[in-house]
Formats: sequence, structure tokens, C-alpha cells
Amino acid sequence: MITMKDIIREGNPILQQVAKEVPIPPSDEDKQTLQEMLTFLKNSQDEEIAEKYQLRAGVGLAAPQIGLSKRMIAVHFQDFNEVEYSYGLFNPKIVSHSIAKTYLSSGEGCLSVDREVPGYVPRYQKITVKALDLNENEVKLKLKGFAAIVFQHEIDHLNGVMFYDHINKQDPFQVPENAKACDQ
Ligand code: K3U
Ligand code: NI
Repeated sequence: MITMKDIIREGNPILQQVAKEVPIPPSDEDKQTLQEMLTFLKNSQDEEIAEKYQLRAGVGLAAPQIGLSKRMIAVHFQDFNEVEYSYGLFNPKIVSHSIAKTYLSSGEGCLSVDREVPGYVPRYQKITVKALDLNENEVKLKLKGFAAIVFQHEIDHLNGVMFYDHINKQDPFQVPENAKACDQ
């Protein structure tokens, strides 16, 4: 079972590396790891389990955050319209995106960052992601708003990019160009 002691924190060079593609078909070991990442997210959002194991709630997790430099992400959340997104994905790729951008007015957090980093994180408002899911089906996901933000945050982890790398250093709360706030 993945717990907070397995989560790699900022400062560890693995979080700055570009993760390796997962060979397809994925091995049983990679599938099991990805399933455990998804279970961690579900556990982290379950009040009783989270309290028992002292888990911080998360909506997404990328393999480098558990010390594996592999292109695997898990997401588990509902968007503002209560549509559920629960996926374990191998080799996710953003194949297209909008010009328009968005950002969370409350900023972003990260399970690998034990501090608040204030500021707006510009993200594409809409993206299309292609990947292989845990059932080894190819999926093509059209995402917008909060869902698009979460997937971009996780795919960034696969490219060694942290959310705060996108924050304007001079003026963290300057509204990004071409962007509208995304409010949950
Ligand atoms: O945003 C978080 C959240 C948790 C429970 C309910 C609603 C929101 C927690 S922070 C989070 O989930 C990160 C996880 C990380 F760092 F491991 F990838 C992902 C994330 C946070 C904020 C915006 C987008 C993605
Ligand atoms: Ni993160």
C-alpha cells in the first residue's frame, strides 16, 4: 500500500527528470504499480482511511512521485459537473490543446511539496490526451477546465516540471495572458 512515506519530495532529482516511456504491452509489475497509485488516490479521499494512514488528499499522482521514472499517471476526482475521472494511464500524451488558457484562483498544490506556493499556474483550457489505460485499451480524452488542469499537472511531472515552474516570479498573481479563471 502506498502511503506518504513513499512520496518523493521536492529537492529529489527524480522529480526533475524526463520519465521513460513504458514498454507496451505493460508488464504485470507496471500494471500493479499503476493500480496501487490509483488505490492511493482513492484511499487519500476516504476520510477514515486517510485519517488512519495519515494520507494527504490528492486528485492525481505520477510515477516519479513514488520514485519511478516511468510515464504513468493516476487520476481520481469529480469535476464541477460531478463527472468522474478515474484512470490509470500509461504513456499519456497531450495531442492537441486550445490557445486559451485557464488557472485555478486558489493556485495549485502538490503531494511532493510540503509548503504553500502562492500564485496562478497558467494551463491550457482544453486538451486532448491519448494514452493506454489499465485495461490496455487506447483512450482519447477530451478534457476542459479542472480536468484539463489536473492532467496537465500530472503530465508535467513526467517531464520534470513542477507547478511552481509556471508561476510568474515577478508577479505571482498576475492574470496569465489569454486566460480565464477556472473555479471549482
Ligand atoms: O488538489 C488537491 C485536492 C485534493 C482533494 C480534493 C480536491 C483537491 C490536492 S493536490 C493534488 O491532488 C496534486 C497531486 C500531485 F501533486 F501529486 F500531483 C495534483 C493537482 C493539484 C492541483 C491542481 C491540479 C493537480
Ligand atoms: Ni504534483
